[in-house]
Amino acid sequence: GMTVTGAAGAAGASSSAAAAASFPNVVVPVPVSETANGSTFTLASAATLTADDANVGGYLAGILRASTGYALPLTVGAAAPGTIALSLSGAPATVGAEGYQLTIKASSVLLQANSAAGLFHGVQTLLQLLPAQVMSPAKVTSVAWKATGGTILDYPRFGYRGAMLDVARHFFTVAQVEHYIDELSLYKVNYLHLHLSDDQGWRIAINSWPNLATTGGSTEVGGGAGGYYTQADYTTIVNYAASHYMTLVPEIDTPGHTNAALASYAALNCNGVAPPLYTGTDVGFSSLCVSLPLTYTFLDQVVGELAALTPGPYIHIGGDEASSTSQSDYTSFITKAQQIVGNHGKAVMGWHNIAAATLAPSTLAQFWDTTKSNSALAAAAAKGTKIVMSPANHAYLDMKYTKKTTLGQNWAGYVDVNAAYGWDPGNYLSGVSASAIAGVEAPLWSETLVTSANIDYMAFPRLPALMELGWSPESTHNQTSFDARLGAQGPRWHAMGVDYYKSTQVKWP
Ligand code: TNX
Repeated sequence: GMTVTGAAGAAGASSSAAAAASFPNVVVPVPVSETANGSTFTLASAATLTADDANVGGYLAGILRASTGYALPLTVGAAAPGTIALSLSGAPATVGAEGYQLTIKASSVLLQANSAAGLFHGVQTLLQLLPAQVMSPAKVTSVAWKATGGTILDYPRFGYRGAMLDVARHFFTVAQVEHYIDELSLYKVNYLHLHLSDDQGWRIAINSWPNLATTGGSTEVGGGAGGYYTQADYTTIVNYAASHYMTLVPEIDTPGHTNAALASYAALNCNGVAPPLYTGTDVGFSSLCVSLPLTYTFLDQVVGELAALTPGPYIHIGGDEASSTSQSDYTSFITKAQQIVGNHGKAVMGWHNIAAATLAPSTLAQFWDTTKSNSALAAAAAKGTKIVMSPANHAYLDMKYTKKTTLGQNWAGYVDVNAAYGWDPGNYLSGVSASAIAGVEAPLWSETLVTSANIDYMAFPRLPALMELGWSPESTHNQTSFDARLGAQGPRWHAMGVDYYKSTQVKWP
């Protein structure tokens, strides 16, 4: 961390005064401030847990019990603090809604936050200060469960720290999405964007348009069986995300990327003829029929069902690569789509191309290009549009790391760790001020990804790099320091069974 205070001479340092009192450089995203106190905490078999929030308490207990094998009894809302106490009182106001204060002493750990989300993020930091084997799902007996003592004060730079998973090009089951949520949690992600429809698949059951899922969901890239989420499945994902303090952002990509919908209903096509299902990887060939009234009935009913199932504020309407839609049709469509989403009580999120239309004040634009300037987007930002940054040449987790990477694509270049970390989301787009930036998102497109192991390999180690940019203050930005911190994550992923890319830019321990 940046504010590392040596504890030489610190009064009351309870363990070996000879040990240099500083925090190890291991936490990703790096906290706002870390002040060592010279003590060392050891989690012992008789330790107890107390929590003001049952969900976060249960989460921490689950991870610690599995790896340590200790009983770690959990009391919720206890008067007296346990060895490890998660408290919703006494946190400084400066940590805000998502931050926390973590105080580690020789015989106790006190985590304080103003919300359960803050406690959850603080728990991630605590876990990263314990030995890597703490992440093992099976009991490990050979480890002394020690953590450096001191105080950490921490809160996010940006309110939007997202990850996107493309479940349209290849379908991923509820269990696979939950597994990814588990991994994203470790790096303080707070939005999960699911790309639920594209040319190759429609992945969410819509009661008023049943063929979308049963026909449109019946295949995927490469011709596999595809799949879709029932509305109950979708709710399971929403709730699992919420229990990890992540808000779901569902995307129905329009007006392009719609072949799966057009193949499901002939009546949605301008010529009344349904195209065949598509299992290739081209983009830009499909469009909803912008002049057709039924197109808006369709959109209204799809958005209506999705909005009713989605507690979060955003419905993502896509809007990218609509090269089969004329420019005037495109802006007319986006304008109507914004109205429809607004009618259902939600704000629009869309890929930055939507800035060609006049955007509502609540609309969030997601920048994905490889350029550093975009005049339509800068003009929208000047009028109040907020931007989520996903520049493909830095933030796309589906880009190959190097030319030797077998998975992924390279249309935006190769993205190794230093490229993923080496940019500032607050000062990137020319003519766009930092105050217009809502945050960062790491998209993972799945044309080439089939398994959870494939997801893991592309997301790790780059996802943590993007989330450090989203969470940590700009003043902490330092490639060398980051690469060392990132290296410390390797043994943790190993303990969890995550097959990650061992980038040569990182010093793995
Ligand atoms: C571009 S970037 C797309 C996606 C592809 C991706 C592959 C954007 C908004 N659209 O349709 O899956 O490239 O990297």
